Amino acid sequence: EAPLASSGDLFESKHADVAKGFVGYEGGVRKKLAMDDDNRPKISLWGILKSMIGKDMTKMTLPVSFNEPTSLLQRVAEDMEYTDLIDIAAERADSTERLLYVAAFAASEYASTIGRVAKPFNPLLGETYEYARPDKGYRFFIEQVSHHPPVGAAYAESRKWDYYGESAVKSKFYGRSFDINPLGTWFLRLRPTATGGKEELYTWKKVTSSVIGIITGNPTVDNYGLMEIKNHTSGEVCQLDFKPRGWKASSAYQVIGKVLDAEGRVRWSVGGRWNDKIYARFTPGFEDADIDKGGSKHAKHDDNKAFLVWQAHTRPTGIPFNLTPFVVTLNAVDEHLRPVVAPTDTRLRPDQRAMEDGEYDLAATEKNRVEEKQRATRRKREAHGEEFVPKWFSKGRCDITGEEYWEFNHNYWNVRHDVSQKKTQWEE
Ligand code: CLR
Repeated sequence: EAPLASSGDLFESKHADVAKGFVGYEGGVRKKLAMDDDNRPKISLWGILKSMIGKDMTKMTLPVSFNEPTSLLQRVAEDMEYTDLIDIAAERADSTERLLYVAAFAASEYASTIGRVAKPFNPLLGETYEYARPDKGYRFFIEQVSHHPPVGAAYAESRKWDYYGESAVKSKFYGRSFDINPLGTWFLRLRPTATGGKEELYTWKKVTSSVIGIITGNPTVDNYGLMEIKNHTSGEVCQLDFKPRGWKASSAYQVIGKVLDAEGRVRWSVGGRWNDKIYARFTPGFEDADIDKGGSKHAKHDDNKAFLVWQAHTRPTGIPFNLTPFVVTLNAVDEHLRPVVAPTDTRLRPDQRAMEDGEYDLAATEKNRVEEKQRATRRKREAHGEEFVPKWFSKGRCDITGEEYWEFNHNYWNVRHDVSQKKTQWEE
C-alpha cells in the first residue's frame, strides 16, 4: 500500500495545496484488474481497416473489441509514470543536467505504448479525469475541452514542477500504417533547488506514433521523429531523434541525441532505446573548455562513462489488454475516491468499466447510450444557440513562447476539496 506523504515540509510554499488533492487516495494503488485475462475475439485488423484508407480516427467506427479499457484522457495521464525524472531534474545543480533528465522524462512515456494496438475510449465533451499520487507528491487533471477536433487540456502539479499542455492529434490511415501526430506543445515549469526555486520553462512536442505491420497481420506500435526539448530560461536545448523501425531490427526503439548549451556546444550525448533504457555521457573534451573551469558542477557524472538516466519498469506478462502495472492503477475507484471525484470523471463511465470487466456486449450498448446522450445534449445546446464552454480551462497565451495554450483555472481541486469537506456538491 502506498503510504500517504506527510504534509509537513514537503508541501510548504505556494504549492502547499497540492496535498489537498490526495484526499480519496488513501486506499493506495490498484495491483490488478477484476479479471485475469481478456478473451477478446481475435479479428484481423486489416480485415476491418482495409475499407477505411484515408480516414482519420474520428471517422472510424470500430467494434468495441478493438478498444482497451482506457480513455484518451488516461492515455495522457500515462505521461506521469516516470515523474521521478523531473523530481531528479529539480535537484540537479547544473542546468544542462536538468535538461537531460527533463528530456528523459519526455521520452519515457513511449515505453508503455508497446503491445497496445487498441483504441482508447473517446472522451465525451466535458469529461474529466483526475489522478493523484500521495506517495509521489503530484496530482494530475485533464478535461476534454473540444469534441471536433478532439482536444484534452491537462495540468499536473507537484512541489517542484508544473506540467501542462494539450492532447490533440491528427491521425490518418495510410493502408500500410496508421499514423498519429500529436499537435500541441507541452510545458514544464521547474523550480530547481539550485536556483532557489526560481522557475525555468521547458517546452517540447511529442513525436509521431504509428501502427505498422497491419497488412502482414503483425500490428506493432512504433514511435518516431525529432523531439526538441528547450529550456527557454537558459537557451539550452536537447535534440532527440526517435528512429523509425525500418527494416533493420537494430534500429527498432532507437533514440539518440544530445544536449547543447546556450552556445550550441554539445554537453551531453544521449542514446538508448525508448522501450528499455536511456544513457547519457558527458561529452569528452568539453570539461577542458574554459566555461567550465573552477570545478565540476556535474559532480556525480564527471568520469566520461555512460550512465543510466532512465530505465523502463518491467512489464509482467498476463495483464489483460497488455496494460502496464501503472495503467492498471488509472481506472481504479474505491469507497474513498468515489464520493469525491467529479461526476464527469472517466472512472464513472459504465461502458469503459464494462470493458475492463470483460463484458464486451454491455460495453458496446453502454458506449452507444452515452454517445447518444452526448448527441442529444449537443442538439439542445445548438437549438439554444449556445456553445460549449470548458469548466476548468480557458484559452491563454504563454508570455514566454508566445504560443496559445489551455490555461487551468485551478478551481477543480478547490471545488473537490469543498466536496470532500461536505461544504458543497458537484454540479451535474
Ligand atoms: C500518444 C501520445 C499523445 C497522446 C496520444 C493520443 C492518441 C494515442 C497515442 C497517444 C498513442 C497511440 C494510440 C493513439 C490513439 C490510437 C493509437 C493509442 C497516447 C492506437 C495505437 C491505434 C490502434 C489502432 C486501432 C485501429 C485498433 O500525447
